[in-house]
Amino acid sequence: MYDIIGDIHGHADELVELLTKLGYAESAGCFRHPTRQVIFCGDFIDRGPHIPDVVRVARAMVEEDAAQAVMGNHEFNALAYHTFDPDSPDTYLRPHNSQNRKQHHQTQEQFSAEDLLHALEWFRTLPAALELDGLRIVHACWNRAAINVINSSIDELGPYSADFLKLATQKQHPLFNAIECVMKGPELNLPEGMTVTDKEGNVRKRIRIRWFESPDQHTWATYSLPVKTNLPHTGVPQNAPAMPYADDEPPVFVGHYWLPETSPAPLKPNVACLDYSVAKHGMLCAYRFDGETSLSVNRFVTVDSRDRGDGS
Ligand SMILES: [Mn+2]
Repeated sequence: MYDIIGDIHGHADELVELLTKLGYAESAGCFRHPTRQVIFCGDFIDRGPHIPDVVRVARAMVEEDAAQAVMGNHEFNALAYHTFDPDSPDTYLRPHNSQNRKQHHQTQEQFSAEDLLHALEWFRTLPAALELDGLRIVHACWNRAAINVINSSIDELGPYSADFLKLATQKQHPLFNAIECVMKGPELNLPEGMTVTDKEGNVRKRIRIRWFESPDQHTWATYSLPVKTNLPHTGVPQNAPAMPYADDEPPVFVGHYWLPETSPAPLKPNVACLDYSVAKHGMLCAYRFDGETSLSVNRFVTVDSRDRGDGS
């Protein structure tokens, strides 16, 4: 069966510790388990201290069939950041503005130009979503129609080719919307004049939401993911971009959401997020999946971030 691992963001020491804790051992440059396989939820790069090591470990496992992986928004962003607009060869498809440079800075610092190209080649091979026997994995949001749009665009234009990335970075293009939904998750506009500050200090007018639940019973505070108690305790608009995930669907695992809690738990019986903010003094988190249809709080396995509590 499968051990599903959340966002790593360059924290290679924690990754090796977690793999060891899960019973994987390195042989011939690849971590393996005699009977199990890892599934990575994406976001290997940016932020942490050992990004090339994370890519090397994860890539070897995927190429040796010891793991599978989906693409995270950071891998997608890196591909667009390093690809020129096919119609304007001096312009990158993801602008090199200060916010984007800052997000990608550690990756650029730590890779040689040649090794970064090699890493980008691997990112192009990562699927947007995985559907296996009795479970689903995606970086942010399970939406069948959006996944189909991405997969058919890959068939038509080539995997993350310049033509693919051009459409995927064109605001309001169906491929742009599909990538936003699957890799970044649907977001809800805050009421006029209200903002939140994210973990990177960016002021945002939109919040990430519990897309897998209907907005009916939610307030701004509780519909936000993670929960933000400083948001209004009043109802959210009923036209919020929800993708309610039915109770009888197979379990789905996501990363992406920077959960702050120190005791991991499913978000609902068939939905779990495995991003517990290892890049922000939190934990690297895995779930040991053995085919159950109702996820258990006892199957999460974590290791603390090595830079936990140092305030940096
Ligand atoms: Mn992430």
